[in-house]
Amino acid sequence: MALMNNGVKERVLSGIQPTHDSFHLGNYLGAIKQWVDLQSSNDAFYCVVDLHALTIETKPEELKRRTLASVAQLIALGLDPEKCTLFIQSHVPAHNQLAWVLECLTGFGEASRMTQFKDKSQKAGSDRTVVGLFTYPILQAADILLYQANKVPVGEDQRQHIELTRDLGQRFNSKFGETFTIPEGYILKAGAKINDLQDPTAKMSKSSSSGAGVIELMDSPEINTKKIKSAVTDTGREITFDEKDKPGISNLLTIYSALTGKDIGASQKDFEGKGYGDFKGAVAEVVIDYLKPVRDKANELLQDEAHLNKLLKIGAEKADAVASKTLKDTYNALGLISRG
Ligand code: ATP
Ligand code: LTN
Repeated sequence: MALMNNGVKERVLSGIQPTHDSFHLGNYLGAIKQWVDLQSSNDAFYCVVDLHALTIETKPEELKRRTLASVAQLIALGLDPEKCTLFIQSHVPAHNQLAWVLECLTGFGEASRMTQFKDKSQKAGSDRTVVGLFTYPILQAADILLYQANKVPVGEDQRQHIELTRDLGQRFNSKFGETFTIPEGYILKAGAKINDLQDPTAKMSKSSSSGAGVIELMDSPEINTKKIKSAVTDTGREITFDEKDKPGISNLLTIYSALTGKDIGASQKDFEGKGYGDFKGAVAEVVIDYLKPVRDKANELLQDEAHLNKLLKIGAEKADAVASKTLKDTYNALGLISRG
């Protein structure tokens, strides 16, 4: 149990964007698996950040479908709404309200240094980059600070956003008095970065690759087996973990190890004297066996939207109670007059 000195469970918060119909294996191993592991021993809040997803142009019916699909997959992957608070970001208006306050504390240069913004805006070009993409990390900081989170489980690529959140929280506290808990990133080494099967030096990501190297949780076993069997491998014949010289094999070993729970050493041992073909076949089997019940459960949940909406309403009410209290304290600290 992760208890603080006063015997209270530590607070955990994380979020994920509903930008696709399916999460991929990188999302699961880099982030969601930790969410599941942390939900019992902590007071965990997890949200589907639909407002963040507005930074990417999406059709309304697509956004709706993807938001519900995200919730269904999170539950299918092991989040239990009885153990954690699972909600949709836009159901709790305090996220936008605190974001504005934090925007007024963030330097323009400071926001300009966010590497994810630089990468994404460079790709899109300035005319097609919306201001929301620029302020995206500040809304993320609001998501976290509102819940007084101690720990934020995310993948390695989010480290800089957590640093910004800490800086903003500290800045507010020192200017206006102790208001926010300063969170720590919870970034595990194993699984923190799963790479693309076709380009094992780049992270698995749907927005920046053709998709051939991305394992989607909701895809059929046939498609995923094919993708794993066509994964790029390296020169040589041994199945050994060496990220520099054997990035392809190392990536597959990381996936195998994370899904079987065996460490990398034991995983390597399983394939001593075996060839790349056998190895890829075994990885494919492990992935398919792992994902089958997840896909079935998510599809089953999506058959009953009313039930999902009911769970989300309960989540939103629990989240709103915590968030409104922090927002009230923040407004008071700033000298904003309360409505009375
Ligand atoms: P996209 O696929 O569109 O690039 P994304 O995969 O980065 O998006 P996000 O919603 O930005 O998706 O990320 C959700 C969570 O998954 C984050 O905590 C992120 O760190 C983690 N994550 C994403 N890709 C990977 C990866 N390849 N390896 C490990 N963790 C990842
Ligand atoms: N930016 C994150 C998603 C995200 C998030 C958060 C993560 C939005 N709000 C709060 C942790 C805590 C991403 O791209 N993965």
